[in-house]
Amino acid sequence: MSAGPAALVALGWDADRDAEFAPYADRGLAVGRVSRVDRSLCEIVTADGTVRAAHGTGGLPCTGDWAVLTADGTAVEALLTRRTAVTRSSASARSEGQVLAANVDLVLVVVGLDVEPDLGRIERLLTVAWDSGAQPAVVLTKADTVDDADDVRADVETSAPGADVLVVSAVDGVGLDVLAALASGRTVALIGTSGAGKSTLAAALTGADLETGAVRQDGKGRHTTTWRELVPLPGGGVLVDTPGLRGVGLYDVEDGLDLAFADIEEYAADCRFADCTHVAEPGCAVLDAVETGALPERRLESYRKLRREAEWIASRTDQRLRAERARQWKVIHKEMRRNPSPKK
Ligand SMILES: Nc1nc2c(ncn2[C@@H]2O[C@H](COP(=O)(O)OP(=O)(O)OP(=O)(O)O)[C@@H](O)[C@H]2O)c(=O)[nH]1
Ligand SMILES: [Mg+2]
Ligand SMILES: [Zn+2]
Repeated sequence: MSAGPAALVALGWDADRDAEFAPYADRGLAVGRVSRVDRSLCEIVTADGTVRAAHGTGGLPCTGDWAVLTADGTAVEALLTRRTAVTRSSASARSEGQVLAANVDLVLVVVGLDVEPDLGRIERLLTVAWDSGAQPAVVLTKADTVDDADDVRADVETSAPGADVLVVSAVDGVGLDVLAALASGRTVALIGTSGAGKSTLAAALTGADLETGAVRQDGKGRHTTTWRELVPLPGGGVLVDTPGLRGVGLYDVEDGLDLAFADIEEYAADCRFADCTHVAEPGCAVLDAVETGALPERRLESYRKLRREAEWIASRTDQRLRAERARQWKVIHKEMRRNPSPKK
């Protein structure tokens, strides 16, 4: 007798999932959480253990998805609704989003204090984090390598309105209790550049021995985490480690920008013109805030840069959709020429 999906509560299963799954349960199908995705197979943690299954036809599974298995258990029959998704524009020329982690509750933007923090990069990652629909937080790690961690934190806080900024160290354990409490019972994704300390933090939080830069000896550089993995947290919840993101392209992040730059949006509400671009308009409350020092000019520039990039990607996506539509119409017209009065 199967344990049933109720056994998956520690992995994030809840009443709404149960309701959505009911029709599949009636058909005797099993469900589980995708813990890892390879080119053609994915690993799914079910109540009866971990299985490997083909991707199936119900959309490409991603780490964190809830996947319903086919009756024979060899493929994914369907994915339950993705509540949140950490997405970036894919590396390929096709303007599509690549989902890094699905159904995440908390996105931790991990930043190593051993290098000078790049506020623009943190703002970019926070934009992606906010856009996922999950709650973001910034984790400044490797606190053991500096003695001005709290000054850095104060700096970063002005770049992270609405998000907690924590200072931790995996080496001496500083701040790990606070972070563990924040993460407990939730699905937590770690994002950040390579070498930031994500896998080390994941290991410290889960007790699992994940691959980190320190153990890698084959000289292939610092890009150590090559797949995303779902690891249970001791007190319930799961953690998703992601590979270092060299460049995080923004994908359809309008909402993320509004949230990551909520302070600017707030000033903008007082601009004289509703369509103010905050460049040179009279009565611009955003420029006034820069003038008085309330808003760092760097931050306004970062906002403009990310917005331009987001708009460019959106236009590229539209172009692709338009081209796709034009191609479809060509096919339809060809059909019509070949068969001028299609039979009903
Ligand atoms: N001093 C110190 N070093 C740390 C800490 N956390 C991580 N490191 C070191 O930083 C390096 C990179 O850590 P990783 O955890 O592999 O970084 P990552 O973000 O997972 O990197 P990718 O998997 O390449 O994206 C390793 O040499 C770690 O030992 C810390 O809290 N303090
Ligand atoms: Mg790693
Ligand atoms: Zn303005």
